[in-house]
Amino acid sequence: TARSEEARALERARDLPNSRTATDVDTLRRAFADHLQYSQGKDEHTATALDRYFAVAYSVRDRMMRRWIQTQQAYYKQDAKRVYYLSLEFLMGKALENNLLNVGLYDGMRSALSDLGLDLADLLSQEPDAGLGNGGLGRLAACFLDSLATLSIPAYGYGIRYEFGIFDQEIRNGYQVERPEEWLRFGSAWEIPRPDATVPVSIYGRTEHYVDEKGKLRVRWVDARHVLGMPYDVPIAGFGNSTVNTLRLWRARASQELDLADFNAGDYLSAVEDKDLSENISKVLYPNDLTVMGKELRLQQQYFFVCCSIHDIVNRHLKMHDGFGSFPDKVAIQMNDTHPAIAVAELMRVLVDEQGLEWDEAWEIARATFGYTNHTLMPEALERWSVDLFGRVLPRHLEIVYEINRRFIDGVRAERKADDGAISRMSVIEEGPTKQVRMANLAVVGSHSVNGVAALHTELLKRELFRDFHALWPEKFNNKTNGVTPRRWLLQANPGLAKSITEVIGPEWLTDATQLRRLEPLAEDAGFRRLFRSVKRDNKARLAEIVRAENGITLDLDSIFDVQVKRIHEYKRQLLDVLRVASEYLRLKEDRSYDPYPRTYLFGGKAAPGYAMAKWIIKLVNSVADVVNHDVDVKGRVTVAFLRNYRVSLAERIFPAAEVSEQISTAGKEASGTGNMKFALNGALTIGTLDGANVEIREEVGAENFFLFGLTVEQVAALKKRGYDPWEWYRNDRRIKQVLDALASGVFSPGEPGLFRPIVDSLLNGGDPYLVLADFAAYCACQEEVEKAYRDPEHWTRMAILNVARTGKFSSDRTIREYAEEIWNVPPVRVG
Ligand code: T68
Repeated sequence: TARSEEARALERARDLPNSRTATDVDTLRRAFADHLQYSQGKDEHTATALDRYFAVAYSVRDRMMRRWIQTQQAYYKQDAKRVYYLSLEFLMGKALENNLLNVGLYDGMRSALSDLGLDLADLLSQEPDAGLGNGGLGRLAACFLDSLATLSIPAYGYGIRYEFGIFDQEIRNGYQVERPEEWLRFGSAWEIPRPDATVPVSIYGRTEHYVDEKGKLRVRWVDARHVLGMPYDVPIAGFGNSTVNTLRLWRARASQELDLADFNAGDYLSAVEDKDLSENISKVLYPNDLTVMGKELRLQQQYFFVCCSIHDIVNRHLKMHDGFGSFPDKVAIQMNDTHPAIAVAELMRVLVDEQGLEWDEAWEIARATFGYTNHTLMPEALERWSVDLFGRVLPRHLEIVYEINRRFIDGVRAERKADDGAISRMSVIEEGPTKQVRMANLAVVGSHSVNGVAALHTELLKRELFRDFHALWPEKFNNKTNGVTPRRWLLQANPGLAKSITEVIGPEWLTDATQLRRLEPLAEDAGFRRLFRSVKRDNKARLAEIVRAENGITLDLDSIFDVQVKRIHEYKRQLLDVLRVASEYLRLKEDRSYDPYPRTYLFGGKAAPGYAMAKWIIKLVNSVADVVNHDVDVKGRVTVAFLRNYRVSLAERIFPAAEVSEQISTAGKEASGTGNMKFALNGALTIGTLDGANVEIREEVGAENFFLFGLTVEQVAALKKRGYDPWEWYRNDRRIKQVLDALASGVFSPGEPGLFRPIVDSLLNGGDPYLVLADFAAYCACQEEVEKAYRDPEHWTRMAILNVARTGKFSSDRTIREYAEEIWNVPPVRVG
C-alpha cells in the first residue's frame, strides 16, 4: 500500500505543466519521478534506495547544469584570469547533501520526497564517499573547491579519477584490515565524461637533439609509450551564488594507436595486456600520508595528471590568446605539495620544445605562474626520485630539470648570493652514491610563491627546511593558515547548531564566518546555553547510535565525549592518549575511591598499510577498549571505542558530538591540522600542544578557553640537544612505569603477554622520538583541568560557545581570499 501510494503520487508528479528545471516542490517531485523512470528504468516496486538516491542526485544535477554552463561562459567572455589547483588528492566525501544546500534545494527536495513517503536522509546515506585522498591534504583541497566557488573565483581543480580511493578499513580481532574501496561500482551521478577533451601523454622513450629548418637547436622526445588522459568533470557549486566551477579528474586510457599496431601484428592478447598496463595509472590512490614510496607507478601518476592538466591549461589559453606574453596574467597554478611539482618541468617542455619559446622567456612565465604549498616538515615526506628512475620514465624532463638547476646555480654563484654549502643544499639534484631529484627544491625554484599552512609552520619552514632559500629569496615565502568550509562542517554536519546560530544572528555567518563573533554575548545567556547543550546531546545520541551498531557498545550520553580522529601517526601521538586512558584504568583498579567524571574516549583513523607501528597503535586502542569496557570494576567511568573506517561522512557525525578535541602532536610536527578547526567550530574544547594551527586557535578563542600542555618547539629542541633519555622518565614517573609495565606484561593482551612489546620498545629503546613520555605528566595534569571544567556545565558551555563564536578565522573562505589576493592575483567573477 505504501508502494501503491507512491505509484499514484509518481503519476500525479509527472502530470505537471511543462517547466523542466523549476525548483518548486511539485516540479522537484516530477523531476524525481522522471529520473526514476527514465534514468533508472524503475518503478515503485523495483526501485532500490540506491535508485531513488540517483533520481534525487540527477534532479539536483539538472538544476546545476545551466549555472555550470553560464559560469564557464562568463569566464570565457570576460577572459578572466583562472586559478588551477593541482592536487593528487581531493577528499570530497559525499556530494548530494552539500549540493542541495549550496544551490538552495534542500528544503524543497525534502518536502517533495516526504510527500512520496520517502526520507531524504535515508537516500543521502546511499551515496558512497568519494575518498580520493588520504587525510588533511586531500580534505583541504576539497574545502578549497567549496570556498573558491562560493567566492566566485574562476577556478578548476585538477586531479586523478582513481578507480579505488582510500581503502576501507575493517577491524578484525582488533587489527586493521584493508579492503578495496569501489566507489564507482554503481557509477557516479556527478561526473560527466568528456572524451572529446582527451589528451595524449608520453612516457619512457628517449630524447633526440636536432637542428630545425631555421638552424635552431631543438629537442624531441621519441620512442615513447603513449597513454591517453580522459577527463571526467565534476560540478562544484558555490553556496548562495550562481557559480559552478569544475573539478576535472583524469582517467588513464590505453592509446588506440598502440592497440591497433599490436592487433595488426596478430597479438591480440598482448594488446589487451598493454591496455591493462597503461590503464593502471589511474587505478588506485597511494594510501601513504607523510611517507614517500619511490614507486615507478606513483611517478607515472604524477606525470600523467600534470601532463594532462598543463596541456588543458595551455590549450584553453591559446583559444583566446596568440602567444604566451599574457600567460601569467591569465593563469595561476597552485601545486598542492610537491606531488605535482613535475609541472614546472612540463610547462618548460611545452613552452620550449613544443611552442618554440626561448628558455629565458619560458622560465619567466613558469616562475610567474606557479605557486607551491608545503604541508609538512617531516623528513620522510620529502619527495625525492632517483635520477635513474626519473630519467627512464621522463627522459626529457630530467634534461630540463638539469638545465633549470644549472642556470639556478650559475645565477646564484655569479651574484655571490650563497656559499657552496648553501648551494649544495639548494641544488635540485642531490649528489651522492645515488643521485636524487629533490622535488621540493624544484618546486621552490620554479615558483614565485612558497607558503606554509599555519603561522608556526611557515616560520619553521623559513628557519629550517628552506633556510637557504629564505635567505636567498625572502619575499617568496608567505603563510596561508588553513581553513575549513563552514558549509559542510557546520551547516551540513551540525544542522541543529547551525539553526540555533542562524536564529540568533541571521544567516550571514555562512559566507562570512567572522559574523560568528556575534554569538559571544550569547555565552552569558542561560537560555542559549541550555539550547546549546541540548543540541550537543542530540548529536552525541546520533553518534552513540553509530557506535552501538558498529561496535556493540552502549555509550553514556552524560559522559564526556573525548575524541581523537585523524590519520594514525606516531607524531600525532595517539599513543599519548591511549597510554593515559590505560593508566586511568590501572588507577581505577588500584584505588577504589578514585572517582573520575565518566568519560568516553573515541578514536578513529586509518594507518598506512605498510606502517607497522601505526597498526600496533590501532591494535592497542582496540585491546585497551576490550579490557576496559568489559571490566565491571570501572564500568561507566571509562569507555573506549575505536570507530572503524574513519572517513569524511563519519567525520560529519563525529565533530558535532565531540566535547574534547585531542590535538596533541609533538610541537613542531603538525604543519597545521584542520580537524582541530572542525572540532572548535562545533563547540568542542581543545586539549592541545603549541603546534600547527593550535597556536592560532588558542589566540582566537582565548587562552582561558583552551587546555594547553606540553613542551614547546624550543623546549623540544633543547631537550633533544641535551640528550633525551626516555628511561629517565620511566624511572621517575610512577604512572609511566606502571602503564608501560602493564603493557609489557600483557595486562591489555590477555593470552598474548608479549604482544605490545614493540610499542614499549619503541618508547624506551627506540628513543621515543616524539617525546610521548616527556609530555605524559603534563598531559595527565591538563586532563584533570579538563575534567574540573566539565564538572561545571554552565562554565563549560560558556567556553564551548566562545569557541564557536571565535573560530571564524578558520573558514577556508578567509584562506582562499588570502591566496586569491596575495598569491594568485585573481579577482572574483560574479555569475548571473
Ligand atoms: C597534512 N598533510 C598535514 N599529507 O599533516 C596537516 N602526504 O598538518 C595539514 O593540516 C594538512 O596537510 C593540510 O595542510 C597531509 O595530509 C598527506 O596526506 C600526504 C599524502 C601523500 C603524500 C604525502
